[in-house]
Amino acid sequence: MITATRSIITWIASTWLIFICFTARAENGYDLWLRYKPVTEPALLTSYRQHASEIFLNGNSPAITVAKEELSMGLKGLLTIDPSFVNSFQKNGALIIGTPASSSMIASAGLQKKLQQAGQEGYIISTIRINGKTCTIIAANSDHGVLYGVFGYLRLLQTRQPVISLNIISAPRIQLRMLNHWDNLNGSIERGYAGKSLWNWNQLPDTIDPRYKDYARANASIGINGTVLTNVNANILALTHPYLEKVAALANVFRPYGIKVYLTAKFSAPVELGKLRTADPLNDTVQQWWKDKIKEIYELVPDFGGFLIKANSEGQPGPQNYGRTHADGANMFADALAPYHGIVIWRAFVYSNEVPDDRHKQAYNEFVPLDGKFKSNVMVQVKNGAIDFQPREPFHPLFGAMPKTPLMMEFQVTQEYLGHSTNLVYLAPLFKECLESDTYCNGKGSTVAKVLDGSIHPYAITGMAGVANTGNDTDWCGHPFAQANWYALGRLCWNYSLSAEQIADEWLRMTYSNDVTFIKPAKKMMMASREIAVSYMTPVGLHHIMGANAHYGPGPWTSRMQRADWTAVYYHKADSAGVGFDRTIKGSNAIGQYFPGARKQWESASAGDEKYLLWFHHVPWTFRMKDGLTLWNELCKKYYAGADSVKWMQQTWNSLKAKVDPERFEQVKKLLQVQHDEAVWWRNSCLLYFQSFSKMAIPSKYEQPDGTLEYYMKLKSPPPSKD
Ligand code: BDP
Repeated sequence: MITATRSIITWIASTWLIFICFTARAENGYDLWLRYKPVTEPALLTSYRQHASEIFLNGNSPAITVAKEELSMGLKGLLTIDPSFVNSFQKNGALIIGTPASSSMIASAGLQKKLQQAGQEGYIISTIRINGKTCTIIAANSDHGVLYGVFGYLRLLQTRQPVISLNIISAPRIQLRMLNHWDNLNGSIERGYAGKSLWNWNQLPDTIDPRYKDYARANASIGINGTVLTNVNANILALTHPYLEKVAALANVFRPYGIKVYLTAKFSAPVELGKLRTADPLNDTVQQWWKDKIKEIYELVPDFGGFLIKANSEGQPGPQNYGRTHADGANMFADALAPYHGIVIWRAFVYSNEVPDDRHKQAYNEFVPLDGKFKSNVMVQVKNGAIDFQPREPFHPLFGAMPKTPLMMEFQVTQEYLGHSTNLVYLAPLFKECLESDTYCNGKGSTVAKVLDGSIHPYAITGMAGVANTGNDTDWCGHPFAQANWYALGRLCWNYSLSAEQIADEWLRMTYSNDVTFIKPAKKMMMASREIAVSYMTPVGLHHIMGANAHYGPGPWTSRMQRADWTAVYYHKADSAGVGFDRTIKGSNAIGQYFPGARKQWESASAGDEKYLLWFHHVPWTFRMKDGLTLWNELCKKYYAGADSVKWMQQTWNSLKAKVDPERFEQVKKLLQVQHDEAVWWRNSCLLYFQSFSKMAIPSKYEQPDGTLEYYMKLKSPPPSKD
């Protein structure tokens, strides 16, 4: 009898186990950092459960409705409880959520001062006593603030923070926190490496992919409040009525999450779409055409954000086609959008092959004279560096140089120049390096971040954007670790003071595990990854030496293209005398566009910051570096160290096998192997190429390249690895 019972129990247990194994969802990355897996630490679980014993959350606005939904989902997952929403709380440990308008308890809790600091979108999370009971308050001034607060609270649980005595005030430092999608209407994505566009234009507006909502959740969880749906190389079709209806359908999904939609506008639309003879921004009929178009948009999307415009850049039409300035062009849109409180984001990414000046200088030269000429609802969006999203660039000299024009940051989250979706490169260190750079525009301490948030020049609007790395791949970003870059962008838009390390820590905990023996090494790998990529791609200030067109792999030999400023030789200027772009006063004097304090760090080749040596100087191959090596030997050292460090990343990852789910472990493992092959490809190609000028040997202590330069010049992908 006992044996029979035992075998029945064994049978039930094993069937149950099989059931669990089959029903447990494979870790495919879809859930991003919103995984809400059960808390397994007993003491924390008890405490979390106690502190969420009842939930008091009034209201039924769209934002509150999704906040409730998220909270339920989060608590069900994390605490394995069915959260109890109540109308009046009874128990110790209640969660009281809302605004002073929606909750009299919040209104009378003496939180005015803190709420003032939280502003329109921020939130507070505070432990207080009400009616003799300990409660956690999540309060905000707006329903969207409440939603952000809910995500903030869930993050505390996801990252295993204590919740017994909270006193958090969190307010965004930047008003417009945006993603720019370079998505085409045919589903392709310019510089996208994670599948097709998320927007299924063919099926919209009738079919609403559930993924749109998950996209909105992910963005709201990190504070993103704007999304530009279309490519900066714009298609006029997007402005036609059927497409605007599709845009409206997306806007309806995003609205509860506090996300406004924006579109790109092609400057020539009045001609191409409106059949006018001109698109001259000073022409009355053209102005009226845009006013009518904008009216049509607002009828469909009442909270439409505005336009992002690439004009007179890389062949795109613009006001200069009609002898007008960028300000004339931007102001035309600004006037038409103003009645609806829409804004124009005008890109400063302009350079022309016909202008016989260093590309580095051109945006500054064009835009600085226009400072003060833009209408108040225009922002000028500036890439982090003056060339183009390179693995390392000095900050753009426009930051700090336009006191009367709100400048918006444009980072690139998609890894156009950083190994697409095969390289693990955590970008928060790159973003932070730029944000913390000192422009000296108003004396020491005038960082790029302070320019952006309007604390140096009183900008009426502030903004930061990232070119998205999302696509319809199941895991959204192509590489499991690329999700961290989307996450980091949002977190830094919200609070640029967070450290790259803090963000990595949060992301790893939420995306993988709270096991510190996993987090520590994984974080170390993430933190080192950007510098490692710089070392095997573009060390010591080299830049723009990637393969032509696709911008994948090495291509320092690229010399014949449609435009000289798209080649690699334009930038590295290698010859028998040395290498590097002389941007000092003896050369192009791009350095002269920086304020003296900033300039100082780069002015001297021998005393300056070596990270930018070849960005600003052309120096001999025998130039002495601070570590005593010749420049040539330093390049060898960096390229070899870069490639070797990818090996170290592989070892680190392999050591974490037992701590990661098998799906994502294998995927990252394979990708790291590809990354290593690519790093060796970069190293050998670049060193063999530069050696053809330096005529110096690669020190014998290094494993020598296994092919000739000619062999490497023909490759389109990394040669198969030997190990
Ligand atoms: C470059 C990209 C190109 C973009 C352009 C831009 O290679 O595809 O259209 O920037 O930002 O980085 O407009």
